[in-house]
This record gives sequence, C-alpha cells and structure tokens, in this order.
Amino acid sequence: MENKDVKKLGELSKEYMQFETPEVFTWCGDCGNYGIQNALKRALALEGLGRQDVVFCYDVGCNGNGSDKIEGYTIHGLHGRVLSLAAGCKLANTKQKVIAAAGDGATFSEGPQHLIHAVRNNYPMVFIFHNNENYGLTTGQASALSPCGSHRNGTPGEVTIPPLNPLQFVLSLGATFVARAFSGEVSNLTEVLRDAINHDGFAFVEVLQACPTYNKETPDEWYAARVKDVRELANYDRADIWQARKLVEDVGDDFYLGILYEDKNRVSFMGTQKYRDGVSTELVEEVKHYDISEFLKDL
Ligand SMILES: Cc1ncc(C[n+]2csc(CCOP(=O)(O)OP(=O)(O)O)c2C)c(N)n1
Repeated sequence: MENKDVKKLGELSKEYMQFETPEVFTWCGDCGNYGIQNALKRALALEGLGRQDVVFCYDVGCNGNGSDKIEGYTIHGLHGRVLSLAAGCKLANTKQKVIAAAGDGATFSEGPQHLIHAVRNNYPMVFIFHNNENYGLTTGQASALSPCGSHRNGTPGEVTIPPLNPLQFVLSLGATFVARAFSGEVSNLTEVLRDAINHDGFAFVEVLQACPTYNKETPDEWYAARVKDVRELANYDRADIWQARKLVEDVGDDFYLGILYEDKNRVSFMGTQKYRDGVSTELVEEVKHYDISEFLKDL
C-alpha cells in the first residue's frame, strides 16, 4: 500500500519534529502504538497542522500513555470517558482540530454510552480506536472484543462470549465516517488519518494493533497476512451504507482497510447550531467571571 505523499515527509521533517517529545517511550517492543503515534505525527505534518492547531485527548490505557509522547495540548482523561472530554474541547473552541484516542476496553466496556452520543451528535473530531482485543495496561484481560476461543489473563479456559462487532455497531448508529487501518501499515494509516482529519463530522478510525506481550495469538504477522486494501474491491462504493455493512459483517479471513464508509451530506453538530450563525467568537472566549461571594456569605 504505497502512499506517494508519505515520501514527501523528508521535506517536512520540521513539521513532523514539532510533535516529538523528549519523554521515554514505555510501550513494549513491537507494540502497535509506535506505528499509530508515528502515523498520527505524519498525518498532522502532511496536513500542515501546527501544535497550536490541535488538542489531543487520550483515554486511560497503554494507548493513553501516548499523551506525553506527543508535543502539544494533551489531555489524559478517565477510562472510557475520553469522548465526552473531546466533545467539550471541540465545543469550547471550534477552531482547533480534536483528536481522541481510546482502547477497546475503554470504548466498548467502560464507555460505550459516550461513543453512542459522540457518533449520534456527529461531533467533528477524529477518534482513533486502538483495537488490540484486550485490556493491555492491566495485563491482558479479556475485553468485549476478545474473540471466542482466545486465551486472556483472568479468564479460566478460553473466552466463551462472542465479541462485539465494533464497525457494525458504529455504522448502525449513523456514523458519517468509518475507516479501518492496521498499525503495521503506517503509510496506509497515515492516509486514513489525513482523510479523517478533513472529515467534517465524527471520524471513527479503527486501528487493528498487535499486543505482543498479552495477545500472542494475533501478532503483527497474523494481521499482515490478512489485511487488504478496500480500493482493490471492484465496484466498492464507500457512500453506500449497505455495502459497508456487508463488508464489516463478513468477517471471514480478510480485513479490508481504508475508508469503508463516508457520508458527506450530513452536517456536523456545529452546522446544526443555528444560534451560533454569525457569531465570530468561540465559547472559550465568552466565559465570564461571576462574583459568587455574596451567595457564599451565609453558608
Ligand atoms: C473506570 C475504570 N475502570 C478500570 C480502570 C483500570 N484500568 C486502567 S487501564 C485499564 C485497561 C485499559 O484497556 P484498554 O482500554 O483496552 O486500553 P489498552 O491498555 O489496551 O490500550 C483498566 C481496566 C480504570 N482506570 N478506570
């Protein structure tokens, strides 16, 4: 999966390096998070975005430990709650791009309610969904996405409950941008993230990632042998919701990567807020200071 633009990065090293930090990486060797972090920095550099243009919102988990490995405005929220924080950031200042990240444990066990409403409201932001099919940071317990028959810490025998289908779930909610990528295909992931950054609405990007320490059953090589580019499918129309739903339902042996669904017609949450039409200030600039000492006097 070649991407011509990624080759241009040599000319963009300053733009890329502005997101580097001196922090020491604490992820295990071969963790998929390296590829994701690298692709994100590439995508930002290629889109010409500066540190001041973006807010990064990280959930709790191995993915969340990326929060101090990228330079800029970063927030590290509570487990499963990152999307509500990210929505708040976007509403407060629409001029900034908001990029949120969370694991499969956070997204589909602790925080699905936040996912539902972020999709439903079509908040304009990128959500990088790190899917390593386990709870990585707490040593590899089963998540709602661990496959049946897989072996996970804390589960006697094997996992016996069928996993959720994350892409089918978000498509059923009316998502306007649904993509899948693989952390081992950094060029392709970079390209997907660039499209997600430019989508005016909630962009859900699932990233399949290996967890070399706790999920030995599906290492990078396992994914590499199964991923395919959706653009290789003849007559695939990413504006057709039913093609997308069929594609993500037929899990089979192949994982199609790329933009699987995009609805360019629905306006994002901001476009529905007619009372803000013609307002040139951001909410963050409209915050007022109130003196409440009078109310507190008698307490
Ligand atoms: C509400 C809440 N529940 C549980 C925890 C404990 N906890 C911290 S990290 C973690 C696992 C994170 O797994 P996941 O969200 O899949 O992210 P990963 O580490 O795999 O990137 C858990 C259970 C917590 N911090 N907060």
